[in-house]
Amino acid sequence: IISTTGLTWSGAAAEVSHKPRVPDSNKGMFGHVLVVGGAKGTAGAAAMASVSALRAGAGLVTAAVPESILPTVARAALELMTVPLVQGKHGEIARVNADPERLKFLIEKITVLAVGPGISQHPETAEFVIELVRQSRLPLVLDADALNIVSKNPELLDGSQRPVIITPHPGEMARLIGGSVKDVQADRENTARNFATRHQVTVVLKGWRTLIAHPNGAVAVNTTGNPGMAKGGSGDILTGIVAAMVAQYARDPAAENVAAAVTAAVYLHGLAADLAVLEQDEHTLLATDTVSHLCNAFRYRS
Ligand code: NPW
Ligand code: AMP
Ligand code: MG
Repeated sequence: IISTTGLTWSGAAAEVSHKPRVPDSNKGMFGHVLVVGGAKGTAGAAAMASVSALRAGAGLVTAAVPESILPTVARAALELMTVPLVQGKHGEIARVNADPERLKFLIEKITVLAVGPGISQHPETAEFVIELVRQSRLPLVLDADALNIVSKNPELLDGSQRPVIITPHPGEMARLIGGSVKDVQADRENTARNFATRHQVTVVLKGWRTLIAHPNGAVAVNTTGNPGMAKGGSGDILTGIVAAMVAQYARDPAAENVAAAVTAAVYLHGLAADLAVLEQDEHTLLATDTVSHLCNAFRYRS
């Protein structure tokens, strides 16, 4: 599998991660990521996505989560800002959050939206996500349950004049194409490419040797990462890193900027895990250990 974008993985990462910030940098230059995530029982997914967006360099990160889990999410990092969302009976994000005034307040001053980690598949939440996607024009990272919502409403992806990056694992990809995990894994390259070109989105098909399929049909295979990452939380962390890289390096959303930001994010996530596993072990590695090693991944020169 070859990259026809002209980007190599380490090249894309080097281009963005080794570039020093200008001395008079301010946080406004590095974007404001809004993570919409969480439900009762999955506060961790929203927290991990948010903290990794901070660690990956976003200027500001706000987590919008159901009100009952907000204290837990806020405790994950003092640097995080939070917005409480009205929740339904089961601790899920309620439909009412999509009221025009609330939605306007939620997304004003945001650079990139990251939607999905731990949000559940509750129908009320699905209605909220559908409105959020329809009413916003911001670059969008969709993961986890947001992808399950897209599977049932595929038209959501079409015709949006902004970068859309989806980060399915094979189970989520199978739901997106209405097939089985076996179908996806039998031809990962074409599965990812066909979806990317058809819907004009960037597909990050996760797993051993994660693929990135670009809207122009180019596909690249990542060489970092290890089986220690096959543990809850890894994908939630990738979502935060992708959103932060897009917020910093694709402010001009030209296709090549989006490609470089996403490529670097996937590469650095796997590299951080490869460095973390040297201190841990494939059994004991936690997804959050990867976040602790992101600094070494950013500094790494191949
Ligand atoms: P199988 O079993 O092989 O048929 P789901 P989830 C498949 C949140 N989390 N290769 C596999 O299918 C997430 O953000 C919260 C092959 C597997 O059983 C989501 O919102 C956490 N198959 C929500 O939970 C930490 C693969 O997909 C199925 C595959 C549900 O997310 C955990 C599972 O997929 C979690 O991140 C592969 N490489 N990878 C927290 N601390 O708050 C996956 N599959 O049913 O979409 O469930 O991914 O656990
Ligand atoms: P998720 O299933 O959403 O938590 O995402 C899992 C994350 O861990 C993705 O970034 C995968 O690429 C990564 N991952 C899972 N298993 C492996 C593996 N065997 N080798 C490399 N990366 C993996
Ligand atoms: Mg996941």
